[in-house]
Amino acid sequence: MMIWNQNKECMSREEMRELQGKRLHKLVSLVYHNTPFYRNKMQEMNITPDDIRTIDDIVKLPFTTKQDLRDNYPTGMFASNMSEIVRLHASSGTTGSPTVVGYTRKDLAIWSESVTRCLNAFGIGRNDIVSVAYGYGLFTGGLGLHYGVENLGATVIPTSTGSTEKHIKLLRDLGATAIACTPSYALYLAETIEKMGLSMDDFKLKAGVFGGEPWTEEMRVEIERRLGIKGYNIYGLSEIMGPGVSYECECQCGSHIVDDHFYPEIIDPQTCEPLGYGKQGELVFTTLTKEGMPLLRYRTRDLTSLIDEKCACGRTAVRMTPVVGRSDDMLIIRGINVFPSQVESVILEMKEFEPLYMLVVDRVNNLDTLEVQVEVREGYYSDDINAMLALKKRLANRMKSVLSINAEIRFMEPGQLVRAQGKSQHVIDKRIIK
Ligand code: DLL
Repeated sequence: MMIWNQNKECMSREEMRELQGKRLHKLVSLVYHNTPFYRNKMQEMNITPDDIRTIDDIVKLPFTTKQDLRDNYPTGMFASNMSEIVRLHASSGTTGSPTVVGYTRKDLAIWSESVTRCLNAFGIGRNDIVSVAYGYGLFTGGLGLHYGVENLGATVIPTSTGSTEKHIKLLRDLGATAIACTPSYALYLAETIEKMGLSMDDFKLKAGVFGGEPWTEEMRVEIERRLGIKGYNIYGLSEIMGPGVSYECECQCGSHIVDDHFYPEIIDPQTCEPLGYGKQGELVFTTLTKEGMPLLRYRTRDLTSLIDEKCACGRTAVRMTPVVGRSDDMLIIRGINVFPSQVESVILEMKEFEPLYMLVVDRVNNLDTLEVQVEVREGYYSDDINAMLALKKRLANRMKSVLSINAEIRFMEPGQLVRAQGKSQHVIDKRIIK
């Protein structure tokens, strides 16, 4: 398969590390001179841009957290004058102020090129028609994918979210060959297509560009089966750029990081000590070439590990394994770490359930409780109480063996669980509210 940017995507590791070192030195000078936040931090730590010469020097630099971005709301972290900033986005953060990010013209060009690398790796080319069903607006998903598709030379349908039935009609009538949306929305699309009585033979879809939220291998299998397409992972976050920070290739063995622009590290989230390849920890990124809002060692809170082995596709970039969750998404229930993705993999491996779930955590008499809400699929639902109890018991046992704690299972009425248009919400933690 053709590689979009052969020079960068297949550069030898030695050359890449040299390039990364040069870019890091330049970046550190930029933020030292233009961002008071970083100058103060570096002065406190007694370092100057001259101390940063190679990429290995990165460990001398300070970390940046989401709280730092909040403290400098709205534009205190910008390293360029507003006259150079041509676009703003903002994250939808559920608590406190949103995080505002700014891009220069060059930043936007790099972002589009990164997304183009992803689409190309998914086998999408000039002759494809791509429906972008991520939200357009302050969220980076819609516009991020949009310009990547245009830069590739394919045709973009700027669908955004909402009006699912109209979207399905357009997908069919325009002969869309690819769709970009959250994996949970892809499943909702499949459900709606089935409800409308349409067959996938009426569509020309072949590829899905899925990201914006963690998803499991089981979910991929389910989406691929129901939509009759191949689903690829695209990862990213607004603070670093938006979608397009990493992407799967045809080998689908981890996601290649666009590491000539975004340098990854893995740290222990408790001690902040760097961890080696293959170890799971918190992903940290440094934006090597960004001008608008460059960040040093930004703590993403995403939990993953890095792979440094050669990939069969010929790309040399370091890969990241699928994000298992966020360090702040991790629930601690009766002292045990629980990730929503674990529950998801259990539900998706059982054919009796819709691929939807909600975890409700509470504290009753000082004891944490976990309720898992699921919908039984039509065709598996029956009036036979004993059969339903047996199904419940089977799910509860499977949950127990994966989570190591007991979960109360609750069967919901068909259609009762929320179908997300964008990122899905999987946890209600009532302990926080109390
Ligand atoms: O979600 C950017 C994006 C849009 C990526 C569309 C891919 C596709 P934020 O809203 O800032 O940006 O949220 C970033 O979403 O730190 C992860 O926790 C999660 N996330 C994004 N993509 C993936 C993925 C966009 N492929 C946060 N797998 C990140 C797992 C993902 N988690």
